[in-house]
Amino acid sequence: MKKGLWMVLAVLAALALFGGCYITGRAAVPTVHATVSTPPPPTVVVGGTASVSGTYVAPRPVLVSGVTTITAACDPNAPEVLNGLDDNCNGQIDEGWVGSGNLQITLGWSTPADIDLYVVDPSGTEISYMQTQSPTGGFLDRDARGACTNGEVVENVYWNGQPPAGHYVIRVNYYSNCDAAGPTPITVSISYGGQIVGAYQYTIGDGQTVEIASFDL
Ligand SMILES: [Ca+2]
Ligand SMILES: [Ca+2]
Repeated sequence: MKKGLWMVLAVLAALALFGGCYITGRAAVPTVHATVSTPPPPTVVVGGTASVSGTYVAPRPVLVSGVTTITAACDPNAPEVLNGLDDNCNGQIDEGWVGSGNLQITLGWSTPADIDLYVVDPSGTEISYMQTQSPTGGFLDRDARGACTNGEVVENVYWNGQPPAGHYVIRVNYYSNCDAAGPTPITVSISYGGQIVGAYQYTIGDGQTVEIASFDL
């Protein structure tokens, strides 16, 4: 009887021990955090044909004080180079180098400064190196001079498909002079539906943020 009692006590102790472990184990299961659904990046279209649905209506950007329009003519026989401008007059900016599409906004400059492009789309999403994709299909495919570490001096945002109607804002931030650059002339070019809306220039200072242009589609 005594041996049997010890066995019963041993079984009860084991149940308590392993039961406790089991409960402890359940409690230790990592919490599953909700994940944010991120759309896949669009296929980069370099030099593809862009067209808008419906009637093409060129947007009319509102420029802030100090921003001027570039009037230099392009040349259909010129090679397209990576400079933030449509060199060959085909309505696409830096095609073959960066993504083109129905709406393309391209920033270029020529000093070692780290300068960043921000585009706020009608959904309110601010596309930049910090958030390269918008649910509307907008995508930043080129982040230049991040932490002064690469030699690129072009940033580019584009929509492969139809960009949504509504209000767009283009901002530029002079993030760092990278120990070398001073005030830096920048260009911002806009293409819509395969046609250049305009190219604009501004000289931006270290630490400055400028709302270069805004427009409605
Ligand atoms: Ca071009
Ligand atoms: Ca170019």
